[in-house]
Amino acid sequence: MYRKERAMDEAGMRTVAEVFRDRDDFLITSHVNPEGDSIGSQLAVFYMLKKLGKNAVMANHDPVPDNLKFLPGTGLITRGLPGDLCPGTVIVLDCAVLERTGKICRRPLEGQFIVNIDHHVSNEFFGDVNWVEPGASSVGEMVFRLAGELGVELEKDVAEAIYTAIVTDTGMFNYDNTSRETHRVAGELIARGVDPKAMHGKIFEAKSLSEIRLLGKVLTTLRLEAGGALAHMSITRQMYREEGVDYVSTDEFINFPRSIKGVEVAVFFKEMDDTRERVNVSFRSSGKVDVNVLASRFGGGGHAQAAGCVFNCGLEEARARVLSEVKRAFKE
Ligand SMILES: [Mn+2]
Repeated sequence: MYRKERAMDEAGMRTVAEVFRDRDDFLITSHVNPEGDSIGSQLAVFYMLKKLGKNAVMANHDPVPDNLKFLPGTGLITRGLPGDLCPGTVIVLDCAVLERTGKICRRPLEGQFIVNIDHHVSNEFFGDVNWVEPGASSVGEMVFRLAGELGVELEKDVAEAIYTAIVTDTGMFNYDNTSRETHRVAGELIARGVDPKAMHGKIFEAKSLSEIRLLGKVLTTLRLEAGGALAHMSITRQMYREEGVDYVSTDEFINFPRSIKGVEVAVFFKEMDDTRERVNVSFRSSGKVDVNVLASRFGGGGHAQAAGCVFNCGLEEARARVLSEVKRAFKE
């Protein structure tokens, strides 16, 4: 029995290719707290537009994480919009809703043309052009095909950017979004010079001592509920202060509660270092509970097995609201 091929939106891809050919000035952006898929696909799209002879700039709300700075071109990504810039076309990558870009697209300029390229099932089709493939492992996997459509040859540097996007969004080819197409694209990237072992070292084995110590603190908060089907843990501002760090990536922390035998839903609460109270919540599911539905009840979204939302309240309140909703979902 063959596993079903994943659905692709070839018409959406061709429309995006037309926009790339027809227009001249582009801004490429992605979501707040960028990670491998957002940065990797941003670099790849930038590279393609440059090859087509276009003007393009890259800007995000938050800085490039330290572990991705080895990717060539990340130095060109600005934090916030560069001054007086007003490109006619904005390419938004890996964002289910426009607000995910933070202040970059808080107020889209009059007449600005928005190209929405994404793989979240909760995508709201906010663009003038929308290319959305919920079956894709990553936006990186999608833009690899776009390069083919545009006839742009990918050199090793950009192949590494796309590989980074895929390997991070699939949890090293472990998640349910990993398809035959994902591995086909990864194979094509290896053919272009990508060294998987070297990439793994740079992306996943370049942690700081504070990051590991922070993980230790977070794991002491890990609790099991609902007969062992629900695991949750939290990070507080106090923990960051104790380690003397402003920001380190905690994206992988949720893999620990997720990996406990019997856990159906894992939840990670992150108290954000803001002046006002804000809590970021990440959900992971083993498949029985759709966490995209859960997160959307709190104004968030994502994928069926990985989603998130934000609360503008204290940690205790956010935890109480989320945990009761998860327990209710178990009963449904
Ligand atoms: Mn993604």
